[in-house]
Amino acid sequence: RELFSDYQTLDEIHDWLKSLESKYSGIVKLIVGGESYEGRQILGVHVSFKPGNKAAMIEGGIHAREWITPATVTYILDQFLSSTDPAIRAVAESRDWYIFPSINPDGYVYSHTTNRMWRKTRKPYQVNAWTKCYGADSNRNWDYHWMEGGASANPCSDTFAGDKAFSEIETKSLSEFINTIASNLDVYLSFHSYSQLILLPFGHRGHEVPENNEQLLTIGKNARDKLRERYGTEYEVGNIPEAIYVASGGSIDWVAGVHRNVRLVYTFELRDLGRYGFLLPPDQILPTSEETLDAVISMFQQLDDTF
Ligand code: 0X9
Ligand code: ZN
Repeated sequence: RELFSDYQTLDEIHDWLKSLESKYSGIVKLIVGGESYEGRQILGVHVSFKPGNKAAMIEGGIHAREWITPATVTYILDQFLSSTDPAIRAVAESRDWYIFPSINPDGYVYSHTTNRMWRKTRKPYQVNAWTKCYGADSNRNWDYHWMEGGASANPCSDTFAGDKAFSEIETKSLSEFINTIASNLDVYLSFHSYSQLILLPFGHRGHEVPENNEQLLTIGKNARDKLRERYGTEYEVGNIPEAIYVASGGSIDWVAGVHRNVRLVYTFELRDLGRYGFLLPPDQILPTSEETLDAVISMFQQLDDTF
């Protein structure tokens, strides 16, 4: 399978990440950001062109069936390493990158082998004497205003928040990794699909907004305009409850709420608007990735130019 014309399996993504370490030796280092219930690694890379930069983290695949997100995150990583475009080079070399294409590896594998529409992790929960249901929603399980709206206590629900915050080894271990880089962390981007949105924290009930909400809105809207320039794709920008729905325990809410020094925190909901939904055809991988990179580059340029 070709890297950006087909969706990749977890093994293919991991093999590709491993290949970067020798191809870009001295710049790319593999990192294990955490582990999964079934014993897989949450594999990522640390990309560092020079010492002294602030850090930025990018995650994809927290929801298993959102296959366009590992694909787009790998594209962004590939461009940071190989592009000769001066604007991309400037942003790439302005940060220390922590990039994790698939942070729910068990779910991603299950969505390839067994159930294409799988969303959650894969830890079993005993519901009663006869029934088990599998997995928690790893975007409802983070420990910031956990279970304060838009999350379910039923293990059989697709938005099951887990039986406590960080009940899932995936979110627990990755959050511990984030704690180790947090003091230097400047930007955190989380990739989902679908709906074509750029979302700002926070998602829980009570309409808390970040201290720099206006800055996030301005940067988000300018990035949205950049994204549209390439293929005309229309995105909306807003805080989670207004732009989509109340949803607590998401990764960006924990990062923005617990690590207040992180200046830019966004969730992208990539293509499309529902025609194909999660089953986005592979011929849209490249255009989706290109327009998304345009938005990402714009965000960093704005942050560094005007603030
Ligand atoms: O419900 C979600 O987790 C996201 N939408 S999706 O269709 N990809 O499942 C929205 C995430 C909102 N973000 C936070 N609550 N942090
Ligand atoms: Zn999602």
